[in-house]
Amino acid sequence: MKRGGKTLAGLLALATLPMLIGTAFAADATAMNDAEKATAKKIYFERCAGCHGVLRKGATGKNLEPHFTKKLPDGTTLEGGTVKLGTKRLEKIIAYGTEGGMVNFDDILSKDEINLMARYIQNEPDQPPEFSMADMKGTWKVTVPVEKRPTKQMNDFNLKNMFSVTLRDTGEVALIDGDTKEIRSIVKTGYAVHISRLSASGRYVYVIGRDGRLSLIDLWMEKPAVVAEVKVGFDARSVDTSKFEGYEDKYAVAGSYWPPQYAIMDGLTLEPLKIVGTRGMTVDGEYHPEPRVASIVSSVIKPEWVINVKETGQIKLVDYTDIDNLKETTIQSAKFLHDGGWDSTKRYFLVAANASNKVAVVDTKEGKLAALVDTAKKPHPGRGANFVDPKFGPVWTTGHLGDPVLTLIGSDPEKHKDNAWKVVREVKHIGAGNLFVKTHPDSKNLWADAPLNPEKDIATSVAVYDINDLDKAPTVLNVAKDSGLPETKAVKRAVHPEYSADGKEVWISLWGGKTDQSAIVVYDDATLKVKKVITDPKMITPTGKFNVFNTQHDIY
Ligand code: DHE
Repeated sequence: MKRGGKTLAGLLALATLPMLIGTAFAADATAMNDAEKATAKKIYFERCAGCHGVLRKGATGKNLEPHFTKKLPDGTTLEGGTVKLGTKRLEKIIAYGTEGGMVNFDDILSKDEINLMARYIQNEPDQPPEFSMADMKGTWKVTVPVEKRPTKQMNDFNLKNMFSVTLRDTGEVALIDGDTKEIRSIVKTGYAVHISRLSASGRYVYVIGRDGRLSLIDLWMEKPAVVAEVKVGFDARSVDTSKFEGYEDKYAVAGSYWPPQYAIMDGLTLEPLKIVGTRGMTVDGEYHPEPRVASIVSSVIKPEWVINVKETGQIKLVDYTDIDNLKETTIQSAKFLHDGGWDSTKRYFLVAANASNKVAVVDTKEGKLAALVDTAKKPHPGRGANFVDPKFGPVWTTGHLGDPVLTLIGSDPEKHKDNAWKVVREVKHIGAGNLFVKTHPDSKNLWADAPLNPEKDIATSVAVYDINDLDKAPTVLNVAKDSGLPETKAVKRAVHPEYSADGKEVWISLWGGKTDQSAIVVYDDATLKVKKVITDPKMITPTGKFNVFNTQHDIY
């Protein structure tokens, strides 16, 4: 059989040529035995896939397919290759990071592991299996059925000021009482939990692990615990619930990185109801096999979720009023969508297209793209920070992985039309490598971290800006030093400022080594003095913290 002058056998030979070339050369420099491959695969999933993709096509991080990573002995490159990196260069990049935002792994991986990873990524990527509705149903467990759950709050905690804290490397979440600073419960969850989100009622916490395990925690129990669980895929980052009036606590939705899809579940039991694939065309009109689901937010002005598909740059507005006949509005924005948050009116959603150096603004009332704003390198807002700039009016703020600035975008098209969806200010930050910014409606401060900065002093510090005088240099707090904890080999990176419900305290995590006792340092927002260091032998790798009231009401 011939197609376009070539035989099928010829085509097959051509298709397998890169693999054969890969295998031939793997026999020398990059060869791996089965045990090495299994270890490398695990490390890749745990440490690399998030930024570079399972199929290694690149997103926040660069493309890591062999045509890019593999240096051939004769100095040539595989077909389509642009740069030849090779083992030595890759080892350096993995160990020391790059200015483009790649973090250094020399304090996380051993020299042998770094060499292993440098060789692994010169081999062809493995394609993991799919995950069907039957697979998902097979993982679904309700440990406390709805009828056996309390009908009123059975503990005397001030639930509004409870914090759900990710203990990243132990696969747990600590529920910490914001009033007493006591750990009320430590709950086993999925691997390297990513985020916690609240039900509209504020009773349930939804926690998603990187391994796709979604856990539902009931805060009304005497000791809050997991009441239902399900796996939504093999690799996931996002979850939210239905928050529109009449649909409170009815549905949960979780986005998966692998396979690229999102799942809709019953909000109270996590019973799987529907899976929707996100594979398809990018905004450039090219097919992408791995368009991962990045951030998801729930609208309070419509029965809709905003679901951001990373690699394609398509933003889906998903109407959940009829799950069987699901309506999706697809909005073209820019590739590599990542994290984002609402403006203060909760009509506009601003999401970073990080590797495109843009922020996309969606008008959820009109169901349209309001703007694509060019920003400094790799915006990374978390959920951003909303406040009123004395000169430019209401703004939404993002920090950047790749540039030492905070970007303020005008967010009031009604009363400050000229500034709307424009960068009105770039405030100098203490360094690049910022991940999260935060403020509170009752505060005059803007907090920003820089945990991915290669300089230890910067990575362990946060900067506090006066929002009424943004030209003034910020107050820089070295959180690791303020904690009084002993120094360890692993840098204790200061990460993720989070306010208490009353807006008077700011909690910062110290993200240390994977077995080191660490802490959350609580600052008084008015005096910037340490109020409390929350530490405990179980406090290992704390990262994200989610105050119940602020998360429930999208206050940031
Ligand atoms: Fe996150 C939010 C993806 C690495 C801590 N992170 C998000 C969201 C996405 C995402 C898509 C938005 C979820 C939403 O709003 O629905 N994060 C990724 C990655 O792909 C990446 C770059 C690599 C990876 O392998 O996961 C990554 N993230 C990290 C970390 O290394 C952090 C710093 C520590 C950790 O715990 O793993 C981290 N990400 C967070 C936190 C949020 C988050 C704390 C929520 C911020 C908020 O205030 O809402």
